[in-house]
Amino acid sequence: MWETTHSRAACFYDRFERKSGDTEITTYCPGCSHGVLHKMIAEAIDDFKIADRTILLSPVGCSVFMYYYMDVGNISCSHGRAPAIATGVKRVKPGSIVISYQGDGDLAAIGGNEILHAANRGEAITVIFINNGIYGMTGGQMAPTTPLGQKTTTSPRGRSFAVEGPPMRVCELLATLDGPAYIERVALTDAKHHMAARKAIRKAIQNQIDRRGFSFVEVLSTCPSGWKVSPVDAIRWVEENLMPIFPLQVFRDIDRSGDLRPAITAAPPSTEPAAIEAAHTAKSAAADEKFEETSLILSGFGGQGVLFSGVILAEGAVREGLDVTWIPSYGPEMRGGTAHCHLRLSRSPIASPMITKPSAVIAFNQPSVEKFAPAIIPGGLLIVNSSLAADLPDRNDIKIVKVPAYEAAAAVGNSKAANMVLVGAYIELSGAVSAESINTAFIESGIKPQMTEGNMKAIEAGRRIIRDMKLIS
Ligand SMILES: Cc1ncc(C[n+]2csc(CCOP(=O)(O)OP(=O)(O)O)c2C)c(N)n1
Repeated sequence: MWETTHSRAACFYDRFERKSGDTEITTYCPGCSHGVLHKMIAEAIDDFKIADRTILLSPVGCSVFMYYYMDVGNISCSHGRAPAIATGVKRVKPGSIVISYQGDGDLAAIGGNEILHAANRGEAITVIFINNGIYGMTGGQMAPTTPLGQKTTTSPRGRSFAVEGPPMRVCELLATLDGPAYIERVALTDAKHHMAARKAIRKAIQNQIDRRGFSFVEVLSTCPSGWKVSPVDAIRWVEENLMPIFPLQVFRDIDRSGDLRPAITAAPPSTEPAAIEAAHTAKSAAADEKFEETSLILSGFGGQGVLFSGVILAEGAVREGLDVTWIPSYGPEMRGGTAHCHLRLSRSPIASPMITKPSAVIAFNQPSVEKFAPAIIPGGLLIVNSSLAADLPDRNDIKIVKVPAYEAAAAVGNSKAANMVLVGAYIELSGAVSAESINTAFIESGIKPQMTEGNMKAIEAGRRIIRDMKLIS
């Protein structure tokens, strides 16, 4: 007596809720390989019991909506950038299992640079590369992996060596790099090859669980709609057109665990208002041990030294051993236009340099108060240059500190250093960076000694203003 059981992997949703109203079917065409691959990945996630720590990166391409199907952590990435996002996620959450799932247009064309560098760095992630030799989603344009002679909408006479160049073999390219631990190419054709593909996908995920290093599986896949053939003929198409130019083999299988960065075990910084408050009110005689992280926006007019203030804080923080990111943003005008920068200082690795909800803002002028004060998280800090900004936001869930930066700078004989007064106020309030580290940063950057001295005087003036307010214990 035979009993055939078809079961759905537990990490697939029961219903695929989406705008179109369809809840039973996927977005894929009949005969497309994406569904088969999703199943293989989903079953591996179930069997390894890693659904609660898996983060799946959907690419741009036909599988862009993978998050409709898989009940795991999902991130939708911009075209080709999944390896960079995977890098950030894995480094910040080393216990997570990060799977980047990418088509050939996504991985080999627009994202070619991303995958090369992630592989070369040996990021401890898993990459599944769906090579169907064409841009499926956008209607069949030529991809880097399109075979010679293949007609596509962008190679209507057939791909030629002379015009478009020959197809790119990604596994072979990556195998020239020392970084990867595991590279294999498989194909979704007959049952035997399906079994080999299933094994390779499981191995690439198991490798990440075992921290063996960067694992990459290329899967020769079908795209009946893009190739304009039937689903059955599509399998033959893979055998006749893709397999001869993309040999199936293991290109690398080594254990890179000894070469990987040690897993970072530090707990992520707390976003609880009380913890942020504690960090902000911490003293800063030297860099305060209690300081964990800040996401700070400095904003004002061009010419006020906003960006330089961010740079010197960043340079000081580097000397404290903190992780630091700094991104400037200039308005279209130069002097007099708006300028701001995003500055993250943290004792833990930083996932993204962008800041949408700052924990602190230094507003050098009134427009900056208006622009950034509403975004400050509850419990956060707003330092206002009260020499230029009189209207304060109506918020009692943040700490607002007025610093008359111009008057204070003039009082120490350096009216140009109002920005440094604000820097001084910030370091006194936050405990993020010590004045000594900023002094070292000035000296090491080669700034003239008199200037360093003037700047440090202004920084001291800013610190004194805060101390005199008796805001901190
Ligand atoms: C920055 C950017 N450029 C172009 C596009 C248009 N686009 C959407 S899908 C796609 C190609 C995807 O092809 P592939 O990676 O091979 O995946 P497939 O659809 O075949 O699964 C392109 C070019 C886009 N969405 N974003």
